[in-house]
Amino acid sequence: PALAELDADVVVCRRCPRLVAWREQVGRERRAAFRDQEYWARPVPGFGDAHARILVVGLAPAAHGANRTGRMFTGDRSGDFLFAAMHRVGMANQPTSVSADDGLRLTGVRTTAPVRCAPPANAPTSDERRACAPFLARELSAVDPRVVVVLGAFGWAALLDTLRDLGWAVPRPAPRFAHGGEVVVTRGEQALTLLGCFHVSQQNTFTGRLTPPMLDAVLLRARDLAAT
Ligand code: DU
Ligand code: SF4
Repeated sequence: PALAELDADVVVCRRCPRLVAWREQVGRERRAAFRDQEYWARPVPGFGDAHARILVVGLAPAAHGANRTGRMFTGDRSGDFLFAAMHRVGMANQPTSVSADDGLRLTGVRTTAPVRCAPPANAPTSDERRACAPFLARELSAVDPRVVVVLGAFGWAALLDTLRDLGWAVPRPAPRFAHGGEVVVTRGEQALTLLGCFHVSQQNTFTGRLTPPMLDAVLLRARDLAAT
């Protein structure tokens, strides 16, 4: 129920004028290859297991990916790379992710983003990040994961701020993002491990900065940590 309410609030949000304009403009203009498709062109909810022990936090929907399909990480190269890895390690029932009704199911893991609307140049402003943070806070509270895999420095900064807002003891100065970096934060008796991982964008995957074995290793580490 908490997640259903969250998703219902997310998909109608119009808080950020620049992003509302951009997501809708992209949905009108479309990419040639997708000319005949109706774009989602709205904020994108989290996707996957509602009781996931592992939450994967990215950056924001891609203009012609999740902003087109309406499902997080679905319909672009980032998602192809991520869901293929999830399938290799047994977290996804299929290696491909093409549309919201393709039958993909995640087990023990959920994907989300700190900014829910596609931003120009994949670059949300800090005001937009702050505006969207309450949704990430609600998702963290509803899912209550043991481990968060954070894809890239933007998500890392957004997550740390949001965890502070939720009363988690985040060290100051804030721990820096690093691929393979691990940070444990606590809130009373609770502990949550943050795992840094380079983002699955083409900038990293085409250049070999992030390889399939590197991502598999992070996911397997997350699963080990989540099991304890
Ligand atoms: O209606 P539902 O079975 O709760 O699934 C909603 C949505 O989330 C659907 O696209 C499947 C996906 N999902 C999943 O990936 N893993 C789960 O454990 C449960 C649902
Ligand atoms: Fe709303 Fe977040 Fe989209 Fe801004 S980015 S309009 S806060 S859903």
